[in-house]
Amino acid sequence: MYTQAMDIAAARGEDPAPGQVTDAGYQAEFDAKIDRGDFIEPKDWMPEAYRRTLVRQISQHAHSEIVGMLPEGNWIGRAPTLERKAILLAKVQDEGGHGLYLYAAAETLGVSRDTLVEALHAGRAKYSSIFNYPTLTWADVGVIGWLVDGAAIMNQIPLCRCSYGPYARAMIRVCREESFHQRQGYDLLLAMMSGTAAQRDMVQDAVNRWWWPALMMFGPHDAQSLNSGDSTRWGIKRITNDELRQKFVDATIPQAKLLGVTVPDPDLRWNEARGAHDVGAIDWDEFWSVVNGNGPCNQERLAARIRAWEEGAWVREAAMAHAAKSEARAAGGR
Ligand code: BYC
Repeated sequence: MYTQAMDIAAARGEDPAPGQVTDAGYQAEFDAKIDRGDFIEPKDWMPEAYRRTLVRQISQHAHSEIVGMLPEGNWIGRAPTLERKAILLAKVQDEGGHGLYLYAAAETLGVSRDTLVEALHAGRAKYSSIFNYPTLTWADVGVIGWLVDGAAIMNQIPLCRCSYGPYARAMIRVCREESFHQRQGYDLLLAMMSGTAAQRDMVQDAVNRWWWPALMMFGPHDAQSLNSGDSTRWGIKRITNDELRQKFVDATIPQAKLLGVTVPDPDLRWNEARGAHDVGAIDWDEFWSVVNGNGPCNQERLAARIRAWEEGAWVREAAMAHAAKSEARAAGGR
């Protein structure tokens, strides 16, 4: 099997330590690696539930990157200057690259990219709720960079230390690029806020629409987070959904003040005793409705992905034909 225990003594043909040839022995070795903070690598034995959880999370993450190209891609042709167009083009391309690293990381767990993409297109796979909201104005591009990429960085930095090596390594590069994305968003908003009253209103309107969906990106409250227990035990999740959401709010509110915008939460207050902001109640009905396919743009997003996949069929066929030809030439010594 793909995830066979090649680094375990029995698999190397050495005398196994007592008990190591059983699943319990493999499990003990796996647990010890997790406890030591070592990485689990593709060739290592791993419990099936650990593998399934990683495939679930990494593939959802990959789909989010690819679907996440669509809301901003919508503005590439309408960027107000050549410089902004070049920056946005680079950012959207980066998201495509992140999707590719992540599909590649998922493939190390023995599942093909085609299988994962098929699940997305059939509506069986999840992707981040945030990408099911529309981008109505140019200010939305800035707010996505500032809030959506900002939330993504907050979530992804701890994933650089996650226990599965290929996922952790992919995250290091992704996080570097995301921090450029966040800065471009904030820079764009600073420019708009020093413009006309209409531009400032546009920024405030975009913040009003994206604030709550950005907080929902971190997932349900810890008490409702079904996967957190296992993921924390296995070192996939290092910080809980609520802790990350709190860190995001505390980091973002001073940035909002500097920018000159408010967030649409009448209950937001600095809590001196906790040394953190209190926030109002999140509308979880809206969250689950979007996650379950009924957000404002779910159908449009899936339709766009399916169309792109179908229209790209000839490129995949040409690449496969070229690879087969190169292989045949190499085998023939030419
Ligand atoms: N949207 O038990 P929980 C980006 C699901 S893209 C949809 O807490 P877990 C960017 C969850 O999957 C960044 N579904 O789950 C790209 C679970 O359902 P299943 C995307 C959500 O996994 C372009 C159920 O709710 N980032 O940066 O422990 C442009 C219960 O949740 C959401 C990632 O994917 C949601 N928001 O924790 C700009 C990060 N939240 O799977 C930017 C990697 C929860 O049991 N993922 N659900 O059917 C994670 O860190 C974790 O999977 C989550 C959820 C924190 C999201």
